[in-house]
Amino acid sequence: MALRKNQNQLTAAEKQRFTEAVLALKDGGRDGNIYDQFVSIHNNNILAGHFGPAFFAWHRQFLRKFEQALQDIKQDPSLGLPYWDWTFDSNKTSSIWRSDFMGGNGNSGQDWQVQDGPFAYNTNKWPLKVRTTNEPNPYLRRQLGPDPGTSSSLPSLYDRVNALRATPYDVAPWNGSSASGFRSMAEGSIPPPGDHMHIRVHEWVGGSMTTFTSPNDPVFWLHHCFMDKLWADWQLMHPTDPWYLPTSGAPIPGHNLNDPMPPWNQQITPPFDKVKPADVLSQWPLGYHYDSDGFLLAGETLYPGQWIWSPGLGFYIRLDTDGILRLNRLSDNKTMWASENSANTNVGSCTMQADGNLVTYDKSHYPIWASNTPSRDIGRYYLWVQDSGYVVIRRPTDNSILWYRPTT
Ligand code: CU1
Ligand code: CU1
Repeated sequence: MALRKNQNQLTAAEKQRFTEAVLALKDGGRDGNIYDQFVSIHNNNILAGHFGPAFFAWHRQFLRKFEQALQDIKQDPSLGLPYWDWTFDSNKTSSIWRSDFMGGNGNSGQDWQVQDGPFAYNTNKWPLKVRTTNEPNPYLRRQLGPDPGTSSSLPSLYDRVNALRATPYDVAPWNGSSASGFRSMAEGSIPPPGDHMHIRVHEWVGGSMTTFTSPNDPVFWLHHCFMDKLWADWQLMHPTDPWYLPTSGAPIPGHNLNDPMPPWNQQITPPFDKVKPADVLSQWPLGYHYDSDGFLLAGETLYPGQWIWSPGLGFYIRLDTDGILRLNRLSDNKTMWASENSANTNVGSCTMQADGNLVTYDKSHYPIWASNTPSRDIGRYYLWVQDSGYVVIRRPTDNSILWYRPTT
């Protein structure tokens, strides 16, 4: 299983491992320049993968193929794509843009050419080879947008929560003019019907990210990894809604539940095969999962200072740096519940274990608190903060609740 982590939680070694793997694909592994094949696939399948319900399915498949290419070249099946939560790391100065990772903003006096980091043109390691008239030159460009609170800034936590609450998955006419539903609120289209989050992020990064050859900027993968996580979170929040619509009636081939999605419907070179939206509805069989954010799924971990919000943002649970897990109400910051352990500043993490037991550990992995809820239903439970002000350990298949706090 590949673990996809929040990029702001990566160690220096993990950042380096990721950028090295990306550069290795660009160099050309056993099949030549693998990286640029991905850029071409994106540019050649605009209508199959965008402006319609298959947006999430097509990119889920695209990202998984890329992740597998990274794993192959590094001989490491645990290597996961990092995701960029742009509702949190939303400044030009956020660590994602440092030269040890994605590199920074482009130079305004030099056509917004990126000048630092592993993908700067002057390293000679990152020439853009797949280009269009919108991307005439062989160097990566970025024109990072305004900081939070100003117009055309990155989507906010509220935008994200609004999209996560939207149902159904998609609505007729199943294209860029669908006026409601989760998919179009999250993807965005022309004209934008809602929060159009995905497109705003491309526009905020600017430069190469505003073209259909946008995978030329490796931050593409981190942005789309977060979009994929958004779909995964939406699915978890709406277990009884169809996870994909429609089964028929979409105007573009590839956008119905059982349509083969190009290019994976063509027997070009292996490993491509006929893949349908129905094949990629759940992340689990595809071989990856996400770390904590919004929910704590089986196997996921909260680190000190991290929190999980209720969908309506009224409540959050946080692992505080004193080792105590607290459920707080946002309006008056009142603590509704605190874990029963004594303070421990040597706290390491709090994990939703696969067996349904929620356990806080110190840095030596010695347990300092537990919900004491082990179950035989391995991997089925997750931790969720509800708008009613309860934190629960819940099973999505039948909505059963294993544990909840506060108890009064
Ligand atoms: Cu795309
Ligand atoms: Cu995109």
